[in-house]
Amino acid sequence: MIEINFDGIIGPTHNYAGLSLGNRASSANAGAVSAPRMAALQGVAKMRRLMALGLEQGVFLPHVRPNVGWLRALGFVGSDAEVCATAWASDRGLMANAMSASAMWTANAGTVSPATDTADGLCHISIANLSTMPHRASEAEQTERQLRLAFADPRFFRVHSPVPAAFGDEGAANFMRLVPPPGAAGDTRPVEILVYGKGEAGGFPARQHRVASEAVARRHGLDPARVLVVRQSDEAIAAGAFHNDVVAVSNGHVLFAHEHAFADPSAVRSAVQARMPDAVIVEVPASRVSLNTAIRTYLFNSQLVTVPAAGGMALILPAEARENEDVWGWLNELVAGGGPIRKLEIVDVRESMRNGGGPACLRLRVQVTPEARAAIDPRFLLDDDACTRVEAAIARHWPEAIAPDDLGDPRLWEQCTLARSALTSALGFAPDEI
Ligand code: SUG
Repeated sequence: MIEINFDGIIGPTHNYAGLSLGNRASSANAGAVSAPRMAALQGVAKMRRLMALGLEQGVFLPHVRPNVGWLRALGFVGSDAEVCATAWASDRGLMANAMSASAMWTANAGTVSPATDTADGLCHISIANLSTMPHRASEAEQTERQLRLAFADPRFFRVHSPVPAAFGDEGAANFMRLVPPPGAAGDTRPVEILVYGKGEAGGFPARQHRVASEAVARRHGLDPARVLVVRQSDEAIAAGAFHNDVVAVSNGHVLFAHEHAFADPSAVRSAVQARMPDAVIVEVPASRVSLNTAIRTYLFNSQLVTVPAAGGMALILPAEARENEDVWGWLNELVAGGGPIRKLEIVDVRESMRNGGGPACLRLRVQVTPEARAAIDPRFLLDDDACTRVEAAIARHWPEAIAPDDLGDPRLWEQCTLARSALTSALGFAPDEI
């Protein structure tokens, strides 16, 4: 199986509107001036780093912004510019929602079950409804359109529409998968860990509902004996872990999590070990890295990947993790300890981080066979040339800065529309195809 990471290209409207209650970075930076061009270039630089490690890289595109269709559904009428102008004049918050670039965080685009894990041997993808936050809920429609185009071949893929919005589903950010190491004895089927939250904690909503996680597992035809449905700790949600991938990540046979990530950590440990005795659980104790520090630095929102050439695993960490002594000290001990995680790679995605999106938020993992890979629409797959074309479109068309009042500026709406079409045509899409 080949793992492809599909990153969201950071859109030209990237801004700090503080839209996500429970996401501490989003709230702390509300009203700040963003740097969309720098943000998007940081994102491409991260993709290039992964490609340099020998990993395959794909992209999803920024959504149409301003989201005029969404504003029309809210009753604003007239030309596109009139719709935006009246929305801005009557409710700035609505316009901020319609300008959000949040589709960049593709870990929330959907949940992916590779063909090895499903009853019918197809790779199943469920589009996330993201129903807890209005700016994110509006992503589902365009995400579905893109994923149906990218994964259109029914011989390999089955894309599902979102589960009913009554049950919040935030996609792969709350989904982990363990695969035994090569040569392991016994039952070698993967184990899927579905993490949900309940109600509210510390005034923050739990965004992934148990019913939604279970629905996705059923629709994908996962084997119930290999599925663990695990509750996120209230403490983690209250501290700002609005998605599980802020406090835990998995890759291969390794589960890397904070001591307080789950409501019942010892039950998770024994359930994993019972199903996969070779699994390695790396738990970071709060005595070494507090929950608050883990969330501030996004230690666990790193990409844990298997490096094809070197064989071992690497953690692709945000620069914020290196800047904290507790985190950096602990990580260096981990690597020196000789376990499966052998390499630490630092990336700078500060602009995304300031909205609560670290390296792992920016990517959706899709594991495929070489035949299925060949069936993916190649316009969504990156090589060096495509990276250069994307960078050129960003450098030329992305705004340098967006301040809160700019969200109401017709020149910005026009620039962002133009910027997006420059990007889509640079990747070979026809106007209005996507
Ligand atoms: O949903 N931030 C996103 C960050 C998503 C991170 N994804 C994962 N953890 N996988 C969110 O809270 C902030 C937008 C704003 O405030 O303008 C935002 O939507």
